[in-house]
Amino acid sequence: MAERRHLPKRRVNPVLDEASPLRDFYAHPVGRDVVDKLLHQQGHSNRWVDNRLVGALTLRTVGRLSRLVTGHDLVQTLLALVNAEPDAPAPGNGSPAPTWWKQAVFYQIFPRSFADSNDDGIGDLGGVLNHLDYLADLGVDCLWLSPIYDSPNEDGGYDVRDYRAVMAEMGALEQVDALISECHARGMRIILDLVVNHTSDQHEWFQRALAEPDGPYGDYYFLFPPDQEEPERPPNNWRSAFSGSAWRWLPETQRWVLHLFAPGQPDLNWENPSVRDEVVDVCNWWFQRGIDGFRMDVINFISKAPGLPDGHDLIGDMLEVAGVEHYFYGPRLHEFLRELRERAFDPPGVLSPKLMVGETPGVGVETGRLLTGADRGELDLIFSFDHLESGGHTRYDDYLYDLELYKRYLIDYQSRLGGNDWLTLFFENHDNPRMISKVNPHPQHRVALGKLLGTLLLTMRGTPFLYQGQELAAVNQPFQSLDELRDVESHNRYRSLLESGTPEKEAWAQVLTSSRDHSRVPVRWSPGPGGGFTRGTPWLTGREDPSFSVAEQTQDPESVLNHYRRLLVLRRQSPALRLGEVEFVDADRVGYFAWFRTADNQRFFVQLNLTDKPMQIPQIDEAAQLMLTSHASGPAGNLSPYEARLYRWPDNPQHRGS
Ligand code: ISL
Ligand code: CA
Repeated sequence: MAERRHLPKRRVNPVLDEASPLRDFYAHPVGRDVVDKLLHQQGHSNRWVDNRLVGALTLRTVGRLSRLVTGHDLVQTLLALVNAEPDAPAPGNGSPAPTWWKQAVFYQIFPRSFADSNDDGIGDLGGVLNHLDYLADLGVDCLWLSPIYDSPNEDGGYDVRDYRAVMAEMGALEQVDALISECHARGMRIILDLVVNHTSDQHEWFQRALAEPDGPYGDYYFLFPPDQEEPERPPNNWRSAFSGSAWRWLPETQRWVLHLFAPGQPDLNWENPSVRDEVVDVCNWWFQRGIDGFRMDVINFISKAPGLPDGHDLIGDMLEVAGVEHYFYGPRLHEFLRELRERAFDPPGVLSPKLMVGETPGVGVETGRLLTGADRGELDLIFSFDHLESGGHTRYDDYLYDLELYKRYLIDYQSRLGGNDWLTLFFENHDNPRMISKVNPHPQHRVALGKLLGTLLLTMRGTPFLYQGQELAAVNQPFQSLDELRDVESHNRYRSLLESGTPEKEAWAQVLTSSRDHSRVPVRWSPGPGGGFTRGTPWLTGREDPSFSVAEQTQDPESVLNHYRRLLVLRRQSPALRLGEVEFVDADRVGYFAWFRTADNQRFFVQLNLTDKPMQIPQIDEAAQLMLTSHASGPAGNLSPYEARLYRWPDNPQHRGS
């Protein structure tokens, strides 16, 4: 185990000011991530920052330039952000410790859409229990369940009314207990979703705050009295991720309340120690029931800059959420995470710590390392999202995603990790459209792409997170109108686009391309109407999708599902695929992605054609055996469109360390 450092007293990073050169800003872990993010968002490469002349520009000059463009000086905002982080990631010696979660494959279940056991049209815990053998046979190691807590369901359960109760539609607490023990009996683990940046406005704490805003619960949230002069104006300019102001007026108490997400999701005030005590209690309550950890919803948003200052307009415009620089990496984030880890997930004297996987929108590689380094005592893993959209695009643009981007992202990411670091691998979750559709929606490529994406995730270095249906090559839905959608984000966005004068057609195009409901339609277990998900009326209807159900794909040896099964078996059997080094080859060749995985005497080679054209490839060493390919037969020298191949060398002690 790496020795845990305590909150750094020393300052590793120099304090930057307006006289500092851009080069120093970029050498700072936070500066590096911010610059990379802003450039990516604009569709620019970060290469020019390395240019000597550009790097020598002082921040004052950069500030003047930014004022020409925006009328505001961005530099003071950015300096405040970087100077709040005194520490830098420590590389760590040797290989990362082989913890279980580095070797596991995770499978995310969105229970509402997984399987319905009582035919009310809503997926439930009984449905998950009924399909545990499917998951164990598939070969995944740990389940992550999206929220199952009691909730009014304004945001798919991410608005929790009671952390210690199960949503009536999901079933009963005893079923969660059964699920935990049935997972463990099958050699699987299970983590739940911890949603503690905010609660539902129906949570008892919020109800008490409403009843007595000046009482103890008033300080659980961000409740602000109106401005004397301008009572109509919210306390700051922050925007909600789901459109509109992040402030809601509460007429009953004459206060504003902060909600970074839906109006019914007021943010918890983590500055209040009682809030942190409550979270510790909730976690421990679930740990006593036997869960193995939590995926932690927007956990990097829990510390807000004191005084909640206005967000910078330019950042707001670029990232579509004004204010985000004041809470995506807030001043007490590290402290809060360390406290939570010590008091709940990894208390002194407990042998097997519980897993902490942070969902951290906006966090990049270096800030991610500062949140997950084995020596830091904070999170174990994060989901960073910078790879989910091509440069210059957001989820709301209708465009084709370039897999070359993910390749470059991974090569860069892996090259920056040391013995203290590890990364997650994923393309899909309940918040994003299906990856196959983003890359190439042509049905002709669906199966090949499904296998290619699976091969990439399951043979790359890192911890893969599969999302339900991905193993079936699920694709986006041809939704026809807003009535078919259930997602609060889609509905709010549509309304707000129309209000701001966007033509209906364009508003619908944005919603259709981005809707989270593409990934929330029910899993197809068998052919026909209802798809084996329910015999009732599903809460969200997906189209019939012949030959892409579990039953059909189980029968077909060449199916995407069976390709995933084979990959999962291989990965489980092969230390090189789980923990081995990764070495990329021909990285500059556009559209071609290839790498070695090596550990001890084992060596694998993966080759991917990221394009829809056949591709000539170098000859492979004769000793290498083709273990797996996505295409039944292709010309020996060529990779077919989107073909993935996996080779293995006979075990040889000489592979060690190469
Ligand atoms: O913030 C976003 C877009 O502006 C998204 O990236 C997304 O809302 C973010 O990743 C947070 O998602 C998580 O928290 C939300 C919930 O709706 C999502 O389902 C959850 O994954 C609020 O709890
Ligand atoms: Ca049900």
